[in-house]
Amino acid sequence: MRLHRTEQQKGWETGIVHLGLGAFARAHLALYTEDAQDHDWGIIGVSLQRPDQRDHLAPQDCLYTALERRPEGNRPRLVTCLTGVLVAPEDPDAVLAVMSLPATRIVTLTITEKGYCHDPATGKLNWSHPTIMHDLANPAAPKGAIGFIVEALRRRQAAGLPPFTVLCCDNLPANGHVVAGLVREFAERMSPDLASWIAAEGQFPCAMVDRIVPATTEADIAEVEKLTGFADAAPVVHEPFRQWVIEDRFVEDARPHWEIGGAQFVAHVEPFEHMKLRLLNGAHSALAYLGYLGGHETIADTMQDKAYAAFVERLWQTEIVPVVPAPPDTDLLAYVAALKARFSNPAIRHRTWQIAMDGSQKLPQRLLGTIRERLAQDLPLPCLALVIAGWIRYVGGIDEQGSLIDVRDPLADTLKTVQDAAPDAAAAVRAVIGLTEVFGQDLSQDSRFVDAVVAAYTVLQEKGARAAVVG
Ligand code: CS2
Repeated sequence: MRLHRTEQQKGWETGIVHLGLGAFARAHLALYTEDAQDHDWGIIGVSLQRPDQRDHLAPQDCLYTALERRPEGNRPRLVTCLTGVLVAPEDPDAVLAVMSLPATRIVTLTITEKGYCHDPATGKLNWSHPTIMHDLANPAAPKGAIGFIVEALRRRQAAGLPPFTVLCCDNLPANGHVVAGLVREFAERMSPDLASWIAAEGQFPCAMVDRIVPATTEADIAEVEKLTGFADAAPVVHEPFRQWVIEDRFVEDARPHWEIGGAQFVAHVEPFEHMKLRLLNGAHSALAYLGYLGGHETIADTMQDKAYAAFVERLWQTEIVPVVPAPPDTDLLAYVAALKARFSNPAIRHRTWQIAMDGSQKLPQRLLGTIRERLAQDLPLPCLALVIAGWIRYVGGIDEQGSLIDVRDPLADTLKTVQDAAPDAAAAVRAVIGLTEVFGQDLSQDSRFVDAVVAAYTVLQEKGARAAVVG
């Protein structure tokens, strides 16, 4: 049986436009919004690239199942707050039109790190990015999130409406400030008056988001049908844990009561964000590269392997925790213990390959910040160096059995070419670390760091990842 809205489920009005409708937003933002149960705050989702979410969701009235997976069993929940799905490339004007409606008060974003078209080492807009170049030349038919936001804000200013709040839900450090900066840079090129209006009236709160949401599989779809009796073409699966820490700065204070679902509103998100990006995402990436190389398909499988579980424990306890300040009322050791349980949840099959994607965009905020802290204090970093070596080996494109790795990264070609051109392994490592758009001038020239990664890479090459993590 197909999902269909009942009269009662039809009551949602659109208050939020979400750019980058993927599984994460549908298992996080949407569930907090569902819990708030304020029907003025329905969400219209926008896919910036592919039509598949719309194709799956539209025939089922944009209803879908969120399946919570716990070790002891699964729990389905029907999500009703999605009011529609637009596919931006098919009709960019329809997206701009809904972003310009008076009722639209918040634009949320999960477009992944690379969607910001910025330079991850500096946080500045990449003016030579094809999407940015396109959107500057065609402001009324943009392709990228920054182009959509700036043009919609221009229309709102022209119509005498207040701006919407822009709420970034991606794993970037100081994400609100980064997006505000990118929007300002782009708007200044379009019109200085618009840029000043946005600076004066706009709000870009920072937020830390957390929930593990692996890509939905055919097996998940079959299981949801078995559990609910409905043929849902687009369920999402997620772990029980969720967290959302948001700076309470919204235009005219217009926002849903997400605190009903447990969101925390705070004055400063930074300590929460550092903790999460460095302890959760840093360890996730570590397990993804080294686990993949060691032949593990998922994070839970990797954690089952005692050598890896011990490695990640060492990484947390000896290298990351000592240089991460604890947020207010937070016990970092308890946080790490919870991470261990979350990563080990056998019901969540989160592929190492999925997390390994886009490393060039993820490493700076997940691992390089910690590395900088340790170098500043002249502290050793053997585990972190091994993780960076693991990433370099991974993006080299050949696994330990000599098979090709399907490397997905906006810099994939560069990462392979510079390695292939190097005369030996040490030179290959140096060439990759020389990419300042990832490592910054400082790290690419720090011999303590470079030497540690070269040494770790050699061990990795000689012994393989599984033996290397044993130390
Ligand atoms: C993961 C994140 O895919 C990845 O890179 O590390 O999506 C992670 O699962 C979430 O940030 C958890 O909140």
